[in-house]
Amino acid sequence: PVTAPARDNVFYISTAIAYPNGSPHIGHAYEAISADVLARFARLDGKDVFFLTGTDEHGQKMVQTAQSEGLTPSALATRNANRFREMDQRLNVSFDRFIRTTEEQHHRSSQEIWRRMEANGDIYPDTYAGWYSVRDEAYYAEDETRLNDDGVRLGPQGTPVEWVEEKSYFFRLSAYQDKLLKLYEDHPEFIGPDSRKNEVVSFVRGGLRDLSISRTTFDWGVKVPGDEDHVMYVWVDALTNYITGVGFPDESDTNWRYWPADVHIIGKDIIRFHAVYWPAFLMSAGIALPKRVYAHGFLFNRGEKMSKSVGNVVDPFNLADQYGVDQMRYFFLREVSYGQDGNYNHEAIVARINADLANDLGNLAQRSLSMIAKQLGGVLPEPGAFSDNDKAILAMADGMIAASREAMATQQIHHWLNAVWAVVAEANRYFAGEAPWALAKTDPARQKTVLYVTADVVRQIAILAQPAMPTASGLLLDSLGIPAGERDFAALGGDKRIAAGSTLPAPTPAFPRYIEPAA
Ligand code: ME8
Repeated sequence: PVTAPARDNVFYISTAIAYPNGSPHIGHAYEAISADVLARFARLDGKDVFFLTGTDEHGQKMVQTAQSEGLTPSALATRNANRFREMDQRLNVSFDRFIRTTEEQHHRSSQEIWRRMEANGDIYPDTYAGWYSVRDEAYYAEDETRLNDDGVRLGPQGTPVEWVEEKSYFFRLSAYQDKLLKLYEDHPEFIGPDSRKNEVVSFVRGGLRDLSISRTTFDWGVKVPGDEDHVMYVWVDALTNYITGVGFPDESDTNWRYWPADVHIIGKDIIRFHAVYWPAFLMSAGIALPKRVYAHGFLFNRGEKMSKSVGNVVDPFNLADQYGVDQMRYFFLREVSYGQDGNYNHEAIVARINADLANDLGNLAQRSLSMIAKQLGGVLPEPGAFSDNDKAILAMADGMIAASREAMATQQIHHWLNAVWAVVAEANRYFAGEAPWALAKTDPARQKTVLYVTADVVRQIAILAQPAMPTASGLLLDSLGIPAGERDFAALGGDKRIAAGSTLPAPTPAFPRYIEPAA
């Protein structure tokens, strides 16, 4: 037998690292949940997974917010970084490392990548004079800005820009235009979804100007090696977190085997940093490039952008308390086509919980399992010969894993859940059509076969639903008596079926209905 090289089995996924200038909001929660589902899926599929998340603690935005709150940037960062980590824990986000860019290792890592870019001749001193958005931590060309009705100059994302003039080091980004265009052409999978790729390609085709990569008007950041008057532009150190997270600059760190990342999960507003600046920095430093950058869309509350002034900023902790963690995770993943913008509101969340989860999956599981408990003494029955209907529903369940893998290989999370819930719907039709409750008297052997088939279909659904709903799927697998070692994707596809003859525990409902609290 041929043993694949170890590298083939590793999977490295990251989220963006959030600015801890405030508490996490639902957009942060969404990104964490969606990356988590991809990480959990890969783990259950037998991969050696590394999942990185964390906080981006330097930059002018942190300095300004800290000033306005009467805190040091460091105190502000620590308070909110803790809040982000707590959110991940509350939402069952299974990160392997939570990185903070103020860590000592990260300063060394950023200085090392800087030295390598400098050694490659790509860094030179000059003076920057141009527009800067503190909210975006981004430099913009004049033609990317506009004046609003109040005479305020705004950047392309609608945030105010200010004029900055200071001594600065520059990165020779202009030298990378052709190399980047070649990258996008040779690796069409480098940027997803396609709409974002087109946006990046046309930006790069339009010409790249050298990038200012240091600041001298404040000192909250990573010191530039050999010139302590400068701190690095926050995006230089922020992007570097992805290599620090797996051991850089210590390339003998055992986690360094995870590099290059399989996918960086980010929001659509920061695609330019990840698909233009980051690969250029890495090429310059002679470090392998990530395989893919995938930009998800933005979430809107009843179609409106979240903002403190509108007062519609939703706290992810409150959503989890109100609807349940698994329910909230399922809702966002199923409701929003991954890669596109999405909307959420109370009615839509309740509709998903009650229709997809409580009615469709929960009732199917509960009805079949309680029939086994009440009519068959809680013993999973031995099936007879399978009818055509049995074979058809089993074949559909067995086919889920291939469809799921295909969807998840390109982050089509909603397609994966659609494939699973198509089987849930078909299993309900099968169950209703076979009417096993009526078979107890007329054809007990046939009742056993139908309940066995249903149990195996529900088992496969529950195994595949684990990345989205780890806790509820686990409860369902408990009710089916599935041992811990038989819950990964190797148990799918029909080579293995549920063991007949085992005594099942009393079934616990895993998917309760949402009931409106009394007014
Ligand atoms: O951009 N819906 O940090 P950040 C969905 N520190 N996603 C949203 C969102 C929304 N309404 N609002 C924000 C930064 N996001 C940098 C990243 S990475 C080296 C540095 C996403 O706290 C946003 O797109 O502003 C980004 O991916 C993440 O939340 C963190 O945003």
